[in-house]
Order: sequence, then structure tokens, then C-alpha cells
Amino acid sequence: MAVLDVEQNAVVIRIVYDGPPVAGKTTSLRALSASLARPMTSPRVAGERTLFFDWVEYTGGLFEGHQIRCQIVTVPGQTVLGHRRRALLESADVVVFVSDSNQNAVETTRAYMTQMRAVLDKVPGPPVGVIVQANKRDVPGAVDMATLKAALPETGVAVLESVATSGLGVREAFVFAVRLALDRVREQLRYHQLTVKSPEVQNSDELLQQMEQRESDQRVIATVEDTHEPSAAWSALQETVDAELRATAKRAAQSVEPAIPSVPDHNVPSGMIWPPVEGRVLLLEACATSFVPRALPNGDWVGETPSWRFHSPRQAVYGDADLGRRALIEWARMHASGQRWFSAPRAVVLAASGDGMWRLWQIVRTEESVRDQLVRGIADGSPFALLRRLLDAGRHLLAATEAFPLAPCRLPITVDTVGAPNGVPLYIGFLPDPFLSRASRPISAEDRPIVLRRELSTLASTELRGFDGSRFPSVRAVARDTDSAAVIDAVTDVLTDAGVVEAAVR
Ligand SMILES: Nc1nc2c(ncn2[C@@H]2O[C@H](COP(=O)(O)OP(=O)(O)OP(=O)(O)O)[C@@H](O)[C@H]2O)c(=O)[nH]1
Ligand SMILES: [Mg+2]
Repeated sequence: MAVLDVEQNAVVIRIVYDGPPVAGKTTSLRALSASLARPMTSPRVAGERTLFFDWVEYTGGLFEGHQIRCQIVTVPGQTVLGHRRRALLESADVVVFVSDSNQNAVETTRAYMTQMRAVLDKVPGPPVGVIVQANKRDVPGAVDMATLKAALPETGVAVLESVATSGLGVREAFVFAVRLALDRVREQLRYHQLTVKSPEVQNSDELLQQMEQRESDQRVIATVEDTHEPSAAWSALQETVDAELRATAKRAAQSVEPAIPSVPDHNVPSGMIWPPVEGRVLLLEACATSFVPRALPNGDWVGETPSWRFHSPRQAVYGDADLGRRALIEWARMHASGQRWFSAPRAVVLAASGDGMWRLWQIVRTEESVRDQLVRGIADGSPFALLRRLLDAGRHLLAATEAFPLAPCRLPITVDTVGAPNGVPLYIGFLPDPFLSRASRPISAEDRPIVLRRELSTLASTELRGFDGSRFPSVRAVARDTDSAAVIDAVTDVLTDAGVVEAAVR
């Protein structure tokens, strides 16, 4: 969006600070604002979280006789605000991608950078430059730079280290970014692509106004489109926040910060649970036994009650209820569109987390996995029956490699995430965050046996250890006509590798 403002004799460029949630974009801009001695404005923040952007304006230096005016903005990192992030990225002349050095942020960093690249690739004109500002280098256990670089989805990108809280490295990244932006402007000049006009927005207020206007235009379009697919569940989900919700929000805002998030219960306000009616019934049952959630190493929260499992991704936390509800709608949409592939019942709930924030939980009934089925076989079956179960496991896994790639998002095919409650393979694990999930992709006929062998070997090496090979019949003696050759071969090879059957008994 660089423009040549002839009236002001200035080239106006936009430098966008992008990156995963809480990576330190706002903190970087705050440090830069201090270093440049220019004020930072942050409209409509929710606590520490950016909702729209932070803004700093800086004029300094000359380019071809024109002053260089920099509009420096951060994006909001929360996944649910992806539409605002995208709009700002589309306006960038250069991006400072702020990454987080915490071990558990590597996956998100990677996903965010891939998303950023997809947006930038569509920006018309010369390529938009990117510099990675590897932030939080001071945190204990920070991933080393080589690992961090290797985890980035693109190679050859400039990376500078920073500690935004102390300002270290922030100004250097900014100076480099301005250079990249001016390289782009020079290309635009060369090909007569540089627009000569005053910039669309002159200050933070105007940018906010522009973004709000665009969003309200899009809502009108979305409302018109929505009327084509009326559904009681959807309209119930989208009903406005009622007094009940406001009361809960107030209670949540008053409570003190707990280390462990509060868990949902069946009294959550309406509009905060999907599916609206069955979901509440499910919650009543699932939460009949209380549980204390525990954090996984990646920062996600999980919990179990006798027949139910709960999961809340690290990043699925929202500063206000409306944002959470927006995310809930995306989660619900994904659940609804993939019912053919997912075990049921399932629910998604937005619950006050106890610290004034809101957290999304998904709740799944515990189903027997391919691994569980085999383990049950070990406990009560003969070697013959056990082998039969291994062949069944292979059949379900192979069927999953054919069926799951048709689901609306990529689903991991493992002995723990595939089950066959009614003889048909279903995904029994937790769904990925729809804002971060990857598109499903077909698994080729050559790759399917590879997945099959990988998962069967996992089963053999963990569950069949200690079995005496001499007790096993040959795989062919147990196989039925309905077992495919791919499964029979895979089971035979895996058992032979595990030393459970002799190669000779094939
Ligand atoms: N230790 C350490 N903490 C940092 C650093 N940079 C930022 N933080 C902390 O990380 C937290 C999040 O920082 P923000 O700057 O608000 O993150 P953000 O990327 O703007 O987050 P969103 O706006 O929600 O996307 C704050 O508590 C910061 O103090 C750093 O270099 N080192
Ligand atoms: Mg921020």
C-alpha cells in the first residue's frame, strides 16, 4: 500500500508486526515507540491482548528526496481475530514476523508463518519482504536458534534475535524492515506501480474506522448469505448475549486469577454451547463427576471423567465473550461439517476460565481406540484371537487412510485416534483448532501401507512385548478372505520385525 504523497512530499510505507499470539508484538512496538520517541496508540485492548492493532507513526530519513513516513502497526494474534490480522497483512509493505522462543510455541509459529505467507503471496506488486524477529530469547529453555530456524516453513528468511521486554534487538529489526520496504518501493517506482495519492488512513483513529467499516459491510453480506441455510441450532447459537451471560461475565471478571482454568458446567449461558440443546444434556452427564484439568507440555489443558474427555487448546482463550462466541461458531461449524468422520457425541463449550477470560473446551465421549481393542484382546483372548484383533486393527487403520482425507480438516491417523465403535472407522480424538487446522489431503495408494505399518509397529512394540513367538499361529491361518493382502502382509511383517512370529511361519 505504499503511496507517494506529493502534497506532503513523503513516501508512506506500512510496516506490519505479525506473529503468533502473545509472541510480543505489542511489547516490541512499545519498545520501538520508546526508542523512536513517538507515542503508541492501542485502540480497544482487552487486558494485555490486542483486539485491532497498535499504532506508531514515525517520519525519518529521505528516499529519492521524499520524506519516509512509516505507519507501524501490529496485528492481533488471537486466532479468532484472523480476519483483522489478514486485513492488516494485506496492507503491508514489509512484515516483521515476531516469533516466540518458548518450546511450546514452535508449532503455532510455524502455522502462523504459513498463513502469513499465503496472504502475502496474493498481495499485488513486488514481493513483500519479511524479517523474523525471534523474540523472548531470554525465556528459560528457549529453543536454540538452529531449531527455531529449522522449524520455520521457509528457508532463507532473515532472522534477528530480540528481547522485546528490554528492547534488545527491536530497533535493529525495524531498521532492516524499513530497508526491505524501501526496496519494494523502488521496484514499484521502476515499474510505475507506485500510487501517487495521499494515504488511505492518516492516523490510528482513521485505521480503526476503516477496519470497523469493512467489518460491518462484511457482516451485512454474511447475514444475507446465512439466510440461505437456516438451522435451529445455528440461530440458537447466534442468539444475542442475554442477561445471564452478562451476569456470568461479571462474576468471571471479579474472580481472582487461578493457575488452573475453571472447567465448564451445564449452567453455561445459552449461546455458549454447541449443539445448543443436546450439548447441555451431554455436559450434565459429562460433568457429573468433577475433575481437575491438567496442563500438557504444549500448554493445552485436558481432563477426564469416567466416560468423557475434555480438551482446551492453549490458545483458545478469549478476552471477551463475544470473541469467544465467534470462535465457538467456527468450532461448531467444523464439528457439524465432519460428523461423518467423527465419533459422537461431542460438544463445544465456552466457559468462564475464572480469571476474567473465556476458554473454549471440546468434550468427547471416550471411545475404544484401535489400541484399546487390542489390549482388551491381550487380557482375555488366545493368541489366535489376539492375531485376529491385530488384523482387525489393520483393517480399520487402512480404511481410515481412505476415509479421513475426505474430512474437512487433516486428522491424525494413529492407533489412539482411530476407533471403530460400530465396525466403521471413526476419528475418536480431539479436533484441531479450526483456526490452525490444516486442510486434509489425500493419502496415495502407495502411502497407505506405510501409515498402516507405522501404526501396527507401534502397537506391536508397545503392547506385544513379552509375547512368546512360539505360541502364535501363522497370520495366514487366522486371516479371512475379507482381509486384504495389504493388511495380511503388514501384520506379518510387523510381527516378524517384533520377533513375535518366526519369519518361517509366514
Ligand atoms: N520474557 C519475555 N517476555 C516477553 C517478551 N516479549 C513479550 N513478553 C511478554 O509476553 C506477553 C505477551 O506480550 P504481547 O506483546 O502483549 O504479545 P502480542 O504478540 O502483542 O499478543 P497479542 O496481541 O495477543 O497477539 C507479555 O506478558 C509480555 O510482557 C520477551 O522478549 N521476553
Ligand atoms: Mg498485541
